[in-house]
Amino acid sequence: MHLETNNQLALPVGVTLDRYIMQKQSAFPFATGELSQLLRDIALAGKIINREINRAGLIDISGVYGANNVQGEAQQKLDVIANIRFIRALKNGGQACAIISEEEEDIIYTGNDNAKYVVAMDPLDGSSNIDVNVSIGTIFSIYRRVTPIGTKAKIEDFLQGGDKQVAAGYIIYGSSTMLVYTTGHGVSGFTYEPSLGEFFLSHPGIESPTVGNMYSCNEGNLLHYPTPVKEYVEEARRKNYTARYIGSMVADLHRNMIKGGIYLYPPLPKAPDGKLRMLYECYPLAFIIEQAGGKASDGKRRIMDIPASFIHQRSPLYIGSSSMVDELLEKFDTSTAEVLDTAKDVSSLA
Ligand code: AHM
Ligand code: MG
Repeated sequence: MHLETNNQLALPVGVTLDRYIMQKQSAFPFATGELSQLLRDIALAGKIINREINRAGLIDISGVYGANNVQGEAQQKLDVIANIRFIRALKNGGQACAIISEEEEDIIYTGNDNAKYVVAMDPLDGSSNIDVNVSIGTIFSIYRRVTPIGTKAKIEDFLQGGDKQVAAGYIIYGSSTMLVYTTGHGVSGFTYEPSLGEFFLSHPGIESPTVGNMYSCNEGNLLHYPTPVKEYVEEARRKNYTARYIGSMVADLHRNMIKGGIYLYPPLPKAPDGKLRMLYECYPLAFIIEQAGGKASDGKRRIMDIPASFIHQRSPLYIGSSSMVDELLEKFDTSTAEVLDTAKDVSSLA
């Protein structure tokens, strides 16, 4: 196709992430710009990681690094690299006083004790997909610290609960790289233009369709699912829903946000509390999906309402289009009712 005839290329490239963040900040008269700067630092780290991912096959940096992370899972080299890059960007940026990361056991202090914010992050989620060139993602969640500015951050800065997040987002490294974030006023998505090195607003005001027909879960575990989840999946099959499971939650969620669908990761015998981590996987994605009109639950409680008591806490997660999550929760309600009825029957026999 000739360039002159390609109307797409004639269009203005649009609003950059930096400009968008600046415009949003000026809507808040008392905003100091620190959160805006922090978001820009995260975007910069995302660009650097995007570059590393794109080079991974070329310079043989993919593969297992040899160390295990705090959950005992093999770290991939890119996990380690992403972790280092993010920490460095946040330290240099100066707006975060402390960080927690899926890849590190303890709180990471940035040395910026005068900063207002703490960041919880999964630098590279879906890491088992790195070596096979499948989409992976970064997840982040930002809190305003509750400990006094000028002191060392403490664990309570991170354990405030999902509703206290001031911003959350993800970066998906897919067929294109996108950054999607919320500050509690809807969800905006930006697509990376590698030749210009900029994220451009491509998906303003993302709204997850209320209904969908895609379900994403590891069906290899179906036999071990709790009854309501098993019933839901069996019903989804009967209804001819489409099964789509990438094994990278960011990518599965992103698709569901755009097209409608549900992602399920229930508790399993090998992971009785679920696999996913509350602070840097469940809370931020729950914040985003709710801002997009969807829902996130652990089967009983809204994810954002579940208190966090330690930094690597896990949770079951059911997240996606609101009516699909509601349908699943009905199954949980009915199953609980069945259990209660059985208990009543038993006690009436006593
Ligand atoms: P990770 O943080 O170690 O990458 O684990 C989280 C990932 C999710 O992105 C994905 O949906 C899930 O684990 C896949 O797990 P499984 O292989 O058990 O289906
Ligand atoms: Mg992860």
